[in-house]
Amino acid sequence: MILGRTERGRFPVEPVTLKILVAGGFGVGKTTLVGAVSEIRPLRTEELLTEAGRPVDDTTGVEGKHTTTVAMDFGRITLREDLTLYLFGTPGQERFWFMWDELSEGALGAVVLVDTRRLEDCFAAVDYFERRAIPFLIAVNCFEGAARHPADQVRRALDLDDDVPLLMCDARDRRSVRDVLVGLVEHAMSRTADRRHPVTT
Ligand SMILES: Nc1nc2c(ncn2[C@@H]2O[C@H](COP(=O)(O)OP(=O)(O)OP(=O)(O)O)[C@@H](O)[C@H]2O)c(=O)[nH]1
Ligand SMILES: [Mg+2]
Repeated sequence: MILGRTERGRFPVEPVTLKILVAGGFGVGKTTLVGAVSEIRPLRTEELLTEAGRPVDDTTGVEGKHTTTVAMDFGRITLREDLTLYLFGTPGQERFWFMWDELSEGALGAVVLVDTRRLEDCFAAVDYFERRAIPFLIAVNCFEGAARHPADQVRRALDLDDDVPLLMCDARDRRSVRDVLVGLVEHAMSRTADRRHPVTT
């Protein structure tokens, strides 16, 4: 296990900071997720959803939502004394997607947050990271009132490769989000290790 306990006092450990993206469709809970785990006051770039945007901004299932991210969210979490994650939440609306290329520069990996009521909204994010070979995992944000679907059903619906992890989470819950982030770091690091030592047959 990569994120297990370290033996203290044996070797000086170089602190590592990693950049992680939090992506997914409109209104899946990206800003909520970054805010739930960040140990600093998260930077947000929220603007009010307006009447004019109603035809394009589909808030079905998140009717209480009045604002949207227009540039990015930023937060920080220390997973271990020598391992800090910088979290960059992406904007969900397609008209702000030009930000994604900028934000994904130098990222170790991405969490693709999914709302099973609007599964198709995450296809573009999955496609984005697959094409760029950026390691990612799927985190299903379990909104109350949404039907619970077994993990393999969601996997099939998303046509995920077998090695892409899929976790259930609550974007409002610090521990749940922390588990997702640990899962992503472990996945991304094992992918990097595989690339360094390819299996030859
Ligand atoms: N019930 C419930 N509500 C949630 C959960 N996560 C987020 N919400 C609510 O859902 C709405 C959308 O959350 P945001 O965090 O703004 O979503 P986002 O993905 O950042 O949205 P954009 O930036 O507009 O794409 C907000 O009203 C949240 O309070 C959840 O796990 N359960
Ligand atoms: Mg947001």
